[in-house]
Amino acid sequence: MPEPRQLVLFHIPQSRSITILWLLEELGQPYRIRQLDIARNEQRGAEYRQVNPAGKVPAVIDGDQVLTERGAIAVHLADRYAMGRLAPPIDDPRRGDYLRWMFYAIGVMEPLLAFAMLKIEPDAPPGALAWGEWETMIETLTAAVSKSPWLLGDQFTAADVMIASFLGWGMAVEVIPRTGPLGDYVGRATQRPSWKRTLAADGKR
Ligand SMILES: N[C@@H](CCC(=O)N[C@@H](CS)C(=O)NCC(=O)O)C(=O)O
Repeated sequence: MPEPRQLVLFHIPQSRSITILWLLEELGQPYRIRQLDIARNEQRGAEYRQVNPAGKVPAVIDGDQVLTERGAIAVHLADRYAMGRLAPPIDDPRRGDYLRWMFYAIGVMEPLLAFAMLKIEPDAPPGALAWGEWETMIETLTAAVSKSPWLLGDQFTAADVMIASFLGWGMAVEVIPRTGPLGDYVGRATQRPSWKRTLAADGKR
């Protein structure tokens, strides 16, 4: 019998890799955590850089494949292990929206949230910045979560894991208020049993 594929998450507790930890909990697939010690800068060491030369978590080993970058990891895991459940199939008309939100988190929310958290205002005209303006992001997300429980309607998908965890990060660092449609949406997402399991697994060796 062929060996089952091994899923390993390289993780630092209370870091950006929690998004992928949450997705793994939604998948319901067995996985192992390889926790890196940020106090010893293990993520920057030669051994881990063979997995991710960027020296950043998360990284995922899925059998003989090595995946880095949250967007890529999330698309891969949802397609491989939860197609039709956490990812709309390739021909599904919702697929475009799904991919849009997966990459909106990375391409728009990540830089805007980081700048807001660090209180940095890039000295550049708004049109020169790929992620656009903060107010536009908030309006876009508020509209997206106001019309249905989840981004794609009644079905919770990996795009909700991405967007809700990025919003949750913004709320934790107090740059996004916990009130209104965004707060309600994050509240709904974090009511899921998978989120409770994620918090329990975060930090476990
Ligand atoms: N582009 C990466 C960035 C991930 C990232 O920022 N990881 C942080 C976790 S908070 C990290 O590993 N920081 C440790 C370091 O840079 O030394 C992704 O989206 O997966």
